[in-house]
Amino acid sequence: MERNMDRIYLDSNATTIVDPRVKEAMDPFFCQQYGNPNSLHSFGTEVHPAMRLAMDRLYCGIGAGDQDDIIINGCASEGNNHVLKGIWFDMIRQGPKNEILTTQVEHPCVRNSCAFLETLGAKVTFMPVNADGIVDAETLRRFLHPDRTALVSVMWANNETGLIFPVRELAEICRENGVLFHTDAVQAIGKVPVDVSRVPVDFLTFSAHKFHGPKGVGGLFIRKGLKLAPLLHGGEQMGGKRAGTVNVPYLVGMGVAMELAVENLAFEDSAVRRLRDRLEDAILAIPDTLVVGRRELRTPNTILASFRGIEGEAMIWDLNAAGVAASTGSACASESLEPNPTFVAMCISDDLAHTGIRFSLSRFTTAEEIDQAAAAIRRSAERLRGISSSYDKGK
Ligand code: C6P
Repeated sequence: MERNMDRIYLDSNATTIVDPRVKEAMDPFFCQQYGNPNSLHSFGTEVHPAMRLAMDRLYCGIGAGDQDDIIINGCASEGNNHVLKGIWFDMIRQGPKNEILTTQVEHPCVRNSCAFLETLGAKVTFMPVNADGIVDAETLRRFLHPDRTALVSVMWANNETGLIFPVRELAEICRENGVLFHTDAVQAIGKVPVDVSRVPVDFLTFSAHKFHGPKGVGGLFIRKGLKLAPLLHGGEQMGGKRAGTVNVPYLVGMGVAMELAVENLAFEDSAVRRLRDRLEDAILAIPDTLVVGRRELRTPNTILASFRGIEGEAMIWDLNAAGVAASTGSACASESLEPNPTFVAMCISDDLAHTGIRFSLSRFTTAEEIDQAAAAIRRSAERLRGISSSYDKGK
C-alpha cells in the first residue's frame, strides 16, 4: 500500500487514510459509470446495482431494518444539523415540547447548532459529565422532562477523550419516556459495535472519513415511521429527505468502508487496543503526565494525554518536526483560542487543559510506528521541559 513511510499518523480521530480496497471500489464510478442515478438512460440506470449494494452494506453495518431510512449526505456535521434543525421545525417550533437536551462535550456541529436554535426560541440544556467524563443514566433522568423535552442528543463516543457513553441505557430511558433520542456515532463506527437493532436510538449520524472511507460523505439513520423535515429542499433524491445528486463513487466507497469497519471490529478491540495501551504505558512512564479517562471506558484507539508544564501546541510542532502527527484536540477547533469545552466540562484545570494532546490510532498503525512515536514524545517532553520556566523540575 502507498503510504508515506517517513511520517507516523496518529490523528485518526480527525480523519483516516482511505483503505485501498475502498479506493479501488470507487474508481469505476468516476470515468466509466459516471451517470446521474436519476437519469432514465443506461448511464443512469447502470449505477443502481452498486448503489443498492452500498446501501445494503450500510444497513447491515449498523443493524438497520428494511423500514428504517438511511439518508446519504455530505458529512456528519450535515447529519447532526439535519436532526437538530429538523426537530426544531417539526416539533419545537409548534410546541408544547420546546427543549433539546444535549451534553457539554458534544462536537461543535451539535453544540453550535443548538446555540443557533436557542436564538430561534428553543430551550437547550447542556448536561454535565460525571467524574468519568460521561453523561450517565442518573444525570439524564435528573434533566429529562417528558412533557417538555423534544429531543435528547448524546454522542456515542467522544472525539477528544475517546470516552464511550452508555447510549443503550440513555436511549432506553428516552424510549420509556416517549422522548426522541439522537446519537452522533462518528467516533464509534469501526471502533465499538454499533447496532440499532439492539439500541433504540431514533436518529444516528456517521461519517465515512472516520472509518477509512472518503471525506465528504456521511449517513443519517432515521428509525422507521419517524419524520424529519429536510435540511436541503430540491429534487426527490433520498425520498425527498435530502435533495442533491447522490455522490455515487463516495456512497460506494462508504459502503465498502462500513463493511470493512465491521469486519475489523475484533482486530480494533485486540490489536489496535494493544498498540494504544503500549503507547499509553510509554507516555505514563514520562514523569508528570496523565491520561484522561479510564482505559476500559474509552474507544480502543484513543489517548488524550497531558504533560505538565508543556504547551500542547509546542509539543505538536516538535512531534510534527519528528514526523509524528497528533493534535491538541478536535481538528476543527485547532485555531480557537477558547479553552477546550471538553476539558472545561470535565473540570480539568486550565494548566492541564493547555497541555492536552490527542493520539488516535487506526488499524493501519504498526508497532514500529508506536515505538518511534513513543521515543519522539519522550524526547520532546524532555526538551520542552528543559527550556520551560513553568516546569518545576524539583517537584
Ligand atoms: N471530528 C476531530 O478532529 P464531519 O467532518 O462533518 O464528517 O464530522 C464532524 C464530527 C462530528 N462528530 C464528531 C464526534 C466528530 O468527531 C466529528 C469530526 C474531527 O475530532 C474533526 S473536527
